[in-house]
Amino acid sequence: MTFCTKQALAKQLRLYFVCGTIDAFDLVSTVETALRCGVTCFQFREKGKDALYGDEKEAMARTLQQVCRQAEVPFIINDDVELALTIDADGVHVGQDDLPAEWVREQLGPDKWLGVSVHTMEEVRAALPFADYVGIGPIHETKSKLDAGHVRGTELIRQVRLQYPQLPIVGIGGIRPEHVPSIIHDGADGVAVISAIASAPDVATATRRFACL
Ligand code: TZP
Ligand code: MG
Repeated sequence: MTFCTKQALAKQLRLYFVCGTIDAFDLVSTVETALRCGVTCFQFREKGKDALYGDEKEAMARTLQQVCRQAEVPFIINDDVELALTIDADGVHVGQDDLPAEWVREQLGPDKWLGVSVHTMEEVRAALPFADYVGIGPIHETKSKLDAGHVRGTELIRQVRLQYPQLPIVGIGGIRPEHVPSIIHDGADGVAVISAIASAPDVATATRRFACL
């Protein structure tokens, strides 16, 4: 992915699908379907006790990257900078308990995307020199991340949007299609979703519900 403006990046965050092998019955076909039905960005977030590691994780990442390339959708890797550099992913997403954003930016160079999860204005300010976008949540209750912390609604999204009009923001946590209009209204550029797409009985229909909003 070549360098793009903040505005173009913000647009690309509109429907950000986040998924790992634990979240979906068949990860590759789930991602293929979600991309076909309107996902605009994808993050490979491989977590949990049965998570893939080493060569298996890399092979899965390469397969998903290929699927994303065909759909012309950015392919982001959660936490794993080494893997992102090895396979030339489009970017990395880190949380507050992961690698420091400054260090990750140094490793990635200026052209890859760096997303940082933030929970306070202070964390936003700290991320700002290094991050291309911030993830804010959990907006609603979630079962997909046990340590997600307390439900925050959109208060921080509103504050960040007021203070940083240009900063790309994605909301995350328990988001269903009916929540999207108010999250966007409150200042997010898009929504990041795991279970509402990955656990849906019909991934295509679930994705289209988000994509048509
Ligand atoms: N970060 C904050 S909440 C969350 C992450 C990764 C999980 C989102 O998953 P879901 O299933 O869309 O609530
Ligand atoms: Mg993390």
